[in-house]
Amino acid sequence: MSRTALRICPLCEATCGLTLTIEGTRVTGARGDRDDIFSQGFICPKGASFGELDGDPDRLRTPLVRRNGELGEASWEEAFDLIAARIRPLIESYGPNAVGVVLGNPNVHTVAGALYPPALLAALGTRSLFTASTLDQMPKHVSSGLLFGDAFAIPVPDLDRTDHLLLLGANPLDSNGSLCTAGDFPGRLKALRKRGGTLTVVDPRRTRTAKIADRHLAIRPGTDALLLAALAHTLFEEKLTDLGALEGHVEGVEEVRDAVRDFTPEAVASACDLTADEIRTLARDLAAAPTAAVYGRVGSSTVEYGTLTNWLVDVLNVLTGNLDRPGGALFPLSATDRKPRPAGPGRGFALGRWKSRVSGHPEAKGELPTAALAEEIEVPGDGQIRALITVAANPVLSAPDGDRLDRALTGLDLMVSVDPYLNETSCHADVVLPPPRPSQSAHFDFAFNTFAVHNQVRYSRPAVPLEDGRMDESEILARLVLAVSGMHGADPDAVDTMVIEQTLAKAGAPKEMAAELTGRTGPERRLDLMLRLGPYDLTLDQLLDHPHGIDLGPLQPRIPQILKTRSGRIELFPAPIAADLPRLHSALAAGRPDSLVLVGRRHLRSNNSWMHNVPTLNGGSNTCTLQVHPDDATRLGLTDGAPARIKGEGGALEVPVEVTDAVRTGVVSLPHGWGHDRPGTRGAVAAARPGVNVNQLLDGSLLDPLSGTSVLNGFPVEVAPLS
Ligand SMILES: Nc1nc2c(c(=O)[nH]1)N[C@H]1C(S)=C(S)[C@@H](COP(=O)(O)OP(=O)(O)OC[C@H]3O[C@@H](n4cnc5c(=O)[nH]c(N)nc54)[C@H](O)[C@@H]3O)O[C@H]1N2
Ligand SMILES: Nc1nc2c(c(=O)[nH]1)N[C@H]1C(S)=C(S)[C@@H](COP(=O)(O)OP(=O)(O)OC[C@H]3O[C@@H](n4cnc5c(=O)[nH]c(N)nc54)[C@H](O)[C@@H]3O)O[C@H]1N2
Ligand code: SF4
Ligand SMILES: [Mo]
Repeated sequence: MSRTALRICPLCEATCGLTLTIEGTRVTGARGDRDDIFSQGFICPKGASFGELDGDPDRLRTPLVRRNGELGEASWEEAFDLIAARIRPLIESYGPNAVGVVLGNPNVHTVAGALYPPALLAALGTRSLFTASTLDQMPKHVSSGLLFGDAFAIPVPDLDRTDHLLLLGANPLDSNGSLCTAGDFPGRLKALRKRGGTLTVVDPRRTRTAKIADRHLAIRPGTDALLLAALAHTLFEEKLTDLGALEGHVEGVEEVRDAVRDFTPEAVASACDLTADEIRTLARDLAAAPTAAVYGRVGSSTVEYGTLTNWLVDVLNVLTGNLDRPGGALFPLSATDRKPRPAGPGRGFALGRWKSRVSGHPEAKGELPTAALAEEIEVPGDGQIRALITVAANPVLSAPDGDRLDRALTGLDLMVSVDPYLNETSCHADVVLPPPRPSQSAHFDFAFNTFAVHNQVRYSRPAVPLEDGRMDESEILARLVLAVSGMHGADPDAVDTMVIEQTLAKAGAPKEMAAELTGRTGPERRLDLMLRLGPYDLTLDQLLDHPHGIDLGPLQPRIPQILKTRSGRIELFPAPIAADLPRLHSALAAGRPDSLVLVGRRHLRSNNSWMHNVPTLNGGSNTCTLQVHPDDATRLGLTDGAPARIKGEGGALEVPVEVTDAVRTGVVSLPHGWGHDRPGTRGAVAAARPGVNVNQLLDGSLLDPLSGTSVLNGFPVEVAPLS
């Protein structure tokens, strides 16, 4: 007998509602939930493969513990006993910073990843925090922190109402969107064009998104900041700026005008490899559109001028009066956000409050660059990392120079990984704690609801009960908090109770409210509390009564209330940005570089490093090939299908060539997340088609200095045929 259950898809940021078919405890099918108030039935191949991914036989079923150098199955008790016994003495001897924490991407897709890492970090008191953000969107956080006083105040394009979308370095037809949560992003872009709107895509590759656009500008990688500065310049020069309702809420406009004075379309054209006319037209169209939104993602972030680019994206939204207006770029208000406080000056955003020990990288949002993790483990001295806890992370593949990190990890005194797979990183752990299958976990989008193009809220309970011997990830992380705090063996509910008490006190709410909370588990009670304290006064019971979700309406203007800068206004020309602009001036002076540069790409059936073990997702067009333009192939003597040697600052790789005019000249493209041929991992399907690790081309020294984000796009490489 089969049954169905609703489950929000945790596999990408689109958060589609799925209907799972379940036989016994096995998920045998997944389709889009047509009644989902947000995704309305949309599904992609990854969501459709939910059952295969959920049932992957290579998923770990029990904790693993290293004994005499070998990982073997263990009980939860043995695993946590070992952690508790070994971590406290390390903290006591070497101090809290000797314990490093790495939080990977899937933490933003799980309830446990949202609710427990703050308690874990507080219990450890460590500053050695590294996350996927410094391989991804940290420039956006820094830019938002500086502009709006809040690193999490991230405006999202109003996809459903905008007349004009300028999209840079994003390929939502394959990624399904990022920092812009939208079920059926492709459908929403098509609807934009159908209602007469304009889509412009800036990307060195002719992506699937570029193919449905009105206009595609194949920019030279790494030069978006120059393009955007020239757009701002043109708006000023042609008197096209109009702050609209933002007037009175912005300071620094004149300073920005001065700052972009040299960035004329003519001056940037050659570096960007666009014409001055194209740039001027773009600026005029942006200003002329009744509403417009500028939106940039990974290709505008993991680049040399990442923070400047992300800053300029919102400068343009401000200068055209599109920030915070319907059809422009707005700030979502999620059901678990805090109730809006009255408008007024805030505490502002501080950057570089401390520095990394070895290279002196400034912290951003409390984090150090993940590219600096290996050196922080390897280089002896006070504060050297001796123990590492990784949760849902695979930095050996996702960060620069995995070979070095791989070696560094073997030198740790203790390593703990919370991961369902024995991947290229977790295979080094002394203890691996595997969360259960996604079908056995509850789901709530604490993170993505705050980036959604429409305010809404949905919750899924586990679709399949836990078997004996399995532990919910929330309990795993709560027990980890207890183990590192010297409270090993205490009831994990104590962690939730403590957080609930602290939250009530902070909100000035009566203590008695704790007794009113419903929910079967600690995390459910915490969700209930956040909903009750939130802006829509909801409860968990209401969510349970609406299994397809509750529509909370279109995005609304939130300025000035959302601003937390010291001035209480948008600070359009913050000092750290001013201090970084000379770098961009030198790029202007350097002109047109002649080296070949590499960019990444994502495939609809991949997700970073961890879905290559599912047969339906690996293979076909999802391959790890080096895409090269035909002209470059001829010039370099490369042949389609033949192997090439590619070399960067950090190393060299051998990879098959794919000749295609989907990449522009001067640019080659290799996807990330591959390189599954390291010993000690467990993933038979992935290992059979391992691909190569693009990040081995990098040595980790190339960073966006303000955010500590690795330059993963637009870095120089050399390519030659392999004889
Ligand atoms: N060259 C290059 N490098 C890149 C990028 C790029 O574009 N180019 N992209 C970067 C970006 S944007 C990101 S976000 C990072 C991602 O980098 P990471 O976060 O380091 O890596 P992921 O591949 O997302 O895998 C994280 C791990 O989480 C595990 N996992 C999956 N589900 C769960 C779960 O429910 N619980 C737990 N505990 N673990 C789980 C998986 O098994 C996997 O081992 O990679 C970055 N690296
Ligand atoms: N199918 C799939 N979906 C995913 C993921 C996945 O791995 N696979 N990963 C998820 C994660 S962690 C994230 S962060 C999001 C990312 O979501 P997106 O940012 O939409 O994804 P990407 O495909 O990396 O798009 C980046 C684009 O930038 C282009 N680019 C590279 N360099 C430059 C440049 O200098 N300038 C410009 N203008 N463009 C440039 C690349 O060619 C690429 O098309 O996707 C998420 N969704
Ligand atoms: S688009 Fe993302 S959320 Fe939707 S089904 Fe695909 S992987 Fe899941
Ligand atoms: Mo990401």
